[in-house]
Amino acid sequence: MALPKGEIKLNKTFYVTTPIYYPSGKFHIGTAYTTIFADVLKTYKKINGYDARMLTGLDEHGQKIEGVAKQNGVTPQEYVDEKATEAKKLWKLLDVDYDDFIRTTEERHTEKVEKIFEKFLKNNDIYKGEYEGLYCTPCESFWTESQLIDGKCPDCQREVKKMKEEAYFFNMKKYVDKLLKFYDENPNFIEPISRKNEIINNFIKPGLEDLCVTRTTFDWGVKVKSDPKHVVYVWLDALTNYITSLGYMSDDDSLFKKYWPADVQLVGKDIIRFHAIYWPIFLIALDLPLPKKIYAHGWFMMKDGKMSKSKGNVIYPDSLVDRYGVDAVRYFLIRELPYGQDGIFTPEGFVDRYNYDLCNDLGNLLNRTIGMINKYFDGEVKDPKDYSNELSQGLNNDIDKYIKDMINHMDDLHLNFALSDIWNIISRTNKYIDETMPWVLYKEKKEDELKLVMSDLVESLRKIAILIYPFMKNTSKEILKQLGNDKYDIKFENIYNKRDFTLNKVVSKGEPIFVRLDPQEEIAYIKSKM
Ligand code: ME8
Repeated sequence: MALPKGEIKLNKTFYVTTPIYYPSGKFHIGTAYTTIFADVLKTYKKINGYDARMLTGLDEHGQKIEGVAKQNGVTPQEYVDEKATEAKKLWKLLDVDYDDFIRTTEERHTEKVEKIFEKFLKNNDIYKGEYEGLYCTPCESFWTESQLIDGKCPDCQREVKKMKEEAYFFNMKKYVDKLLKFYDENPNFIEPISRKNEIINNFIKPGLEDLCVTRTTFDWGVKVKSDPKHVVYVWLDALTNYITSLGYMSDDDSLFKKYWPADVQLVGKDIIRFHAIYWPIFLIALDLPLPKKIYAHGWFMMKDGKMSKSKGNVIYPDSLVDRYGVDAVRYFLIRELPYGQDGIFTPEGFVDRYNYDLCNDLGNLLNRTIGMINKYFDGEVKDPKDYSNELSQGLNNDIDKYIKDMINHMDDLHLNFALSDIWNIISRTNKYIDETMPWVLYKEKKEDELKLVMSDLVESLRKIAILIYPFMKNTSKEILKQLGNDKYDIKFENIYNKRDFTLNKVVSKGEPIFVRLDPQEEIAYIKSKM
């Protein structure tokens, strides 16, 4: 069966962003999820020949950060400096290969925020007024009475308080028709589609409010150049990071020209409103192209609801990586969260995935294959010459089909399904061993048939290694190494290559890539880390 080669487009760019995180505490698995998701997409595009770029960073201004720094007895700058070091260390631990890490306190950003603000003022997009509203301090959001749920903040369910102050506003109403037209012309701009309906029905149809873009009650932020008692309110400051990091409005804007508009901007469900309404409107006002897609993922929940420190049910990625390795954590997080929906983290679920998917399915396939090739052919993969075998063709046709499914799921951002597709290949290949019974072929001295089975197994594992690379870089390389391909150039197009018997020489029996966990012990361990 011929495979689609549509993904191989050289010199095409791909730009993916994560939200910039508030460094107000330790990063939990939810934050890690988005960052790993972005890295998977970037890596996938990269091995498909794209010039792919990923941005992440920190949202370092605002009242909340000012408050946390105070609690810690340090200046806000000292506090965020330490957090930035911590975040970079975590992304390294999680094997995240970002290209830029923006911090909103950096001059390359603050200077441009000042300029953007003045431009908006000049164009009458921003006007001075007075804000009286219901304010949620932790979320740094003003809400209208009708948006509250049981009188509380609809995002975090905490108390809101009435506040009044002089403030600048962004005239959102001016652009609402253009935004709706853009939604119409670009039906896949907001995904999942249910989020788009939510945005239109809850925020736009009832009448889009102008957005308050400055504050005077705190100091920790970008000052408005023409009116310095005002500090730019967090969302205008934060959202523009996606373009200031590319050098927008600077002397060298080559990155901006090359990578903007972004291909995918990833956000959690709680901040889709800011990214699907205010962000495009800012861009329209700046006369810039809009991102191609805003994708809102769901949340990792715990059995008893939202992760929260006070409930003692937060799980941090580093404690899992330290014990189970980075690939198992990346695998679990991406596999477990369904497209656009919430997922649940349980220690039992984590251990099950490790033992069944990684150890039994993938680990055993590799071990059995390496073991058999060593036993039957002294570690050498031999050319069977004759490929006309029904079982072999059945296997390879199924693999081709699963690869197609995987490509489609990657394009649709269904990364959890893309992993299931790869695991279908793994299960199918394990089944092929049962079907062909190589030990019988060996006993009956059917050498040609045995050669074919072994070469099919190696080929399947080679493809699996390429396919899992964006998700589990170390495991992918380790599989290739054990197959005797340690200098292998991981490119997606190599999936379609013919068998190369000079590459697939199995040198020796390697260490198992995943070792079975004792469920009781490990569940207790994970619980002790929560
Ligand atoms: O909102 N599961 O930052 P933030 C999955 N600074 N994702 C989760 C999650 C969970 N349990 N909990 C939180 C901000 N998140 C702003 C962004 S962008 C210009 C500014 C996600 O640190 C959440 O949905 O509060 C959001 O996408 C991200 O973590 C950062 O949240």
